[in-house]
Amino acid sequence: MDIRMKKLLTSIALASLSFSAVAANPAITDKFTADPAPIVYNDTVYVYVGRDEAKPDEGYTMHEWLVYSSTDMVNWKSHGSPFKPTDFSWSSGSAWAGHVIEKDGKFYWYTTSSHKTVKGKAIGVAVSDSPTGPFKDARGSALVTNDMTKATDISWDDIDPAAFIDDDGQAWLYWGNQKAYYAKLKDNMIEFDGPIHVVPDEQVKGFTEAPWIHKRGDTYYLSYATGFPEKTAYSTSKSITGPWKYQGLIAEGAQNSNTIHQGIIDYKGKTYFFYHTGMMQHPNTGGSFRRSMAIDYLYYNDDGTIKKVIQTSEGVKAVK
Ligand code: FUB
Repeated sequence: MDIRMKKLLTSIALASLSFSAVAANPAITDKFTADPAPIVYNDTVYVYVGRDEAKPDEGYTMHEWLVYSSTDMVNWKSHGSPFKPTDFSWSSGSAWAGHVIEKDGKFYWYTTSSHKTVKGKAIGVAVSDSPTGPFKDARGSALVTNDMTKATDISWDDIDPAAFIDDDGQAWLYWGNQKAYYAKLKDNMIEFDGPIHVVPDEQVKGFTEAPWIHKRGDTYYLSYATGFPEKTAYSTSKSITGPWKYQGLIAEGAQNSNTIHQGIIDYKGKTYFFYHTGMMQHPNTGGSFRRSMAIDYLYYNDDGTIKKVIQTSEGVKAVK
């Protein structure tokens, strides 16, 4: 083989090796990807995002949700858009934040969008037999509409659902903007089993939106976006229903984005903090309405409190 050809093949091999071994933030660059909600299923990470489509200086323009998967936290495979708000007959659009959770082999996708007849944002549920869809409306109506929650007068307090299944099998849904709401889900995952509760303000100090529940040992963590521009804060509890103790900040604001919207998972022995920034430069300039998913490590102190996440442009390393 010609020496120049050998050199070329070696450099291509090296380039593809380094591409697959090390990530960079933003972690997904084929489209703008906001509000990442990761889950682990069958040793694979699936992440559900809303696609930002705004032109520079336009407000939120989001017509579809997207799914990506990875088995090494670095290389993300696109599964396209298996569901969009207008697949709900009652929705007028706006693919705001959602969260998928698996129960008994079915995948329930709690989503935020706008309601056609009840003014304001609403939460719907789509269901599938596969984490990558196809999904269909599980109810034929919204699970939460703005007239069901009265703790604030705003029409966008019913956003950002985050589902959690406790060790006893009981499922719960948290959501909110300005007020953090939660309710118990029935076994069918598509109806509430009891009233909607409000987390007292002092237990989620400075709550803006984007609640996320995870559990480590016997401690429940309720992380959320605080202030505006947003940072990420968290509270802890010994029960999924609280009372919650405010613990401070996990993350400072995201670069070049007013929102940060975190999701936290454990995968192959490490804890990961998913969030979005406005840092994608190609093919277009990022910003608050043109956001991109980023991933960094999250570490705990010995007493179970969370260390401040260091937001990096390098991202995380590939895992096997
Ligand atoms: O993406 C639209 C909204 O922006 C989300 O619902 C909020 O969490 C914020 O990220």
